[in-house]
Amino acid sequence: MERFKSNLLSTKKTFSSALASISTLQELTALEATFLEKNGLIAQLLQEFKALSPENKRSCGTEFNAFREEIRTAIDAKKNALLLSPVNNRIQSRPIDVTAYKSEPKGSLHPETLAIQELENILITMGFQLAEGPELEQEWYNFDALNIPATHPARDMQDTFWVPQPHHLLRTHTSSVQIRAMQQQRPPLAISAIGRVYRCEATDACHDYMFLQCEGLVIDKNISLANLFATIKTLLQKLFHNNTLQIRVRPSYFPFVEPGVEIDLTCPFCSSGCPTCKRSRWIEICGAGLVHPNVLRAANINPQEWSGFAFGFGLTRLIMLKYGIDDIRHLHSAKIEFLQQF
Ligand code: FA5
Repeated sequence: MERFKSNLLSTKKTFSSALASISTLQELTALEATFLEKNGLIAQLLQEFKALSPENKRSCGTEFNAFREEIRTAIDAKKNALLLSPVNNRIQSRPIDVTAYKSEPKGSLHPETLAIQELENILITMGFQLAEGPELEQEWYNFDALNIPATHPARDMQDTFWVPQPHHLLRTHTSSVQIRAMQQQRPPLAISAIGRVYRCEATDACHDYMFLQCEGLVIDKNISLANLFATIKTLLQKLFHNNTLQIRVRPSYFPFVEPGVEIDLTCPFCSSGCPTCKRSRWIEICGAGLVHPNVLRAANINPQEWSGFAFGFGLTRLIMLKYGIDDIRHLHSAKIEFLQQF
């Protein structure tokens, strides 16, 4: 037993001094093999331990087992220290200044997105269901079903981007969604569609070839112009956060409504005339009217039983008004100075 104890002690000393002199992972792997491999120093000690009497085993066993544990733990700790040392060296040679990093510039939502989100919330609280239709549209939905047959002069009112596919175009207005909604849903219904529309037009401060429209369609029994006017007024008052705004109605012509009207809003920015309202105190907002019986028939709805109103406003123009944007072309200019204001 004395021999085992002295071998154990000298192995301990050898291990501590060997470990202290190690400075690379390769050296550590070699040390691990010397001590822990099948025929290593610990295995040799184990053979000697096995030859001891049970009584001697009891007296030396605890110390021997503790040493075996110690070796494992010390080698693992050294391995971690060696792996981390290049990182630590780098940190020491180039200390991190946590104040040196400025926070990333934050993005913001595009004014169109902001307005669409707000308008959708208003429409939903007023009882409208949001509807959608494709921007690459069929001629029938954009024109024919809306009481605008091929020979109708009203087709010239909206310059159309035709696409090479026969009878397909980029929709010129969101009124095409009216027909799709009526095909999908039987009346009574109240739907609204917000989306991009396209017109083959020269651009200026108020006209773009792509802009947003917002369509509204209500079909029910005994719908009147009074329902239309009350709805538009409430919607605009909510959008501009101003309950005193009033509307004015002028007769107009759209083939899909009868009678057709254009609706103006009192200028939200002045009471006696300003550049925005061109000193008239009124701003033109939308086209609207009572749904034409031919449109109801195109969607298989009986005009004797049902009636409805529809409106469509140029949402991009409203966004310009709401945010005081003087040129429609800023909206898609991708100018960071412009976008940063929102
Ligand atoms: C229409 O598009 C009809 N579909 C509206 C409608 C719906 C009438 C339902 C009746 C019933 P209009 O072509 O006038 O109508 O366009 C509606 C609005 O879109 C205009 O009042 C204007 O605000 C906006 N708008 C028209 N052209 C442009 C353009 N090039 N750029 C920006 N906004 C435009």
